[in-house]
Amino acid sequence: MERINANFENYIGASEGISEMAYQMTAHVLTLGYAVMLAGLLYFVLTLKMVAPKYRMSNILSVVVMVSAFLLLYAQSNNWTSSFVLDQETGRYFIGSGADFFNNGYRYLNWLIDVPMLLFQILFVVTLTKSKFSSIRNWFWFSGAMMIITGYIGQYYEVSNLSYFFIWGAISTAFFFHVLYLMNKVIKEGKEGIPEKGKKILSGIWGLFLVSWFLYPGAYLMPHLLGIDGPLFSEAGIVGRQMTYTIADICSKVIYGVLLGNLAQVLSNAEGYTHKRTEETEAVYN
Ligand code: RET
Repeated sequence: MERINANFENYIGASEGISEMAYQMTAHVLTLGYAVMLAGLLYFVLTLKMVAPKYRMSNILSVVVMVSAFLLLYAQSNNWTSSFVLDQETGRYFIGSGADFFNNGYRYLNWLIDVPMLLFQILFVVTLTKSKFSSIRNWFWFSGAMMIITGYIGQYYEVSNLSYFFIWGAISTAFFFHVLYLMNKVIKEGKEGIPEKGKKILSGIWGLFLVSWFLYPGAYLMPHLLGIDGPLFSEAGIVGRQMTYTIADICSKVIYGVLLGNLAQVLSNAEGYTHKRTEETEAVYN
């Protein structure tokens, strides 16, 4: 296949094809991705009243994130199953004639909504001691969106033009570092004057944030991670990429939202808000 601006998955699907195991693992992990978002949606709706009203925006933003992720990951999953077609003779999957190519772009558009929401979300739980809310919020918006848009452009060139791929990736990374810098500042300020238990949760959120957000550039680079057109320019890279994205999504959207909810609960309790709690939740939060 000529080197057009298509994701590398299509090149594997147009040449040697994809084995049964790699095809199914990818289909399954994509399905897991959107199933978790629907489960998360229920969780965030059902736990809304467990925190004081002023923290409920955190849950509401998680709900927005879940709905958007569910729909876009569903589309991403359908894109996979409709792009590749089983060849009964060889038992391998090839790009179907007349089918769309597979493209990871659905994810990027999902992030365009979710990244600003996830970044805003923490601002409704922590109290900033030095920085201005509106300034942090605007920079989160700007740098978060620019990080995604530049990466979205770059991902088209992962096979056809590697200079573009790396240049757009580098621009995106500059915005990413700005987001990390801001988040670090927010978490540091957020720790001031809150109960010890709250500080621990915030440290956990920072660790989770660092690990899960770094997985995304890893997945972007996946086909070239072990060398340009190297061993991961293969079906192993295809499965690896979707697994990495799915794990990253579950951590950065769902677990992050759960931890922020726990923090909001600790802060609500410290401020004297009591929600009728069951014995189990008592054990979790005390
Ligand atoms: C891109 C392009 C290559 C360079 C970098 C990237 C970073 C992406 C990140 C995405 C985070 C997404 C989240 C989504 C949750 O819904 C765009 C892959 C640095 C950090 C948290």
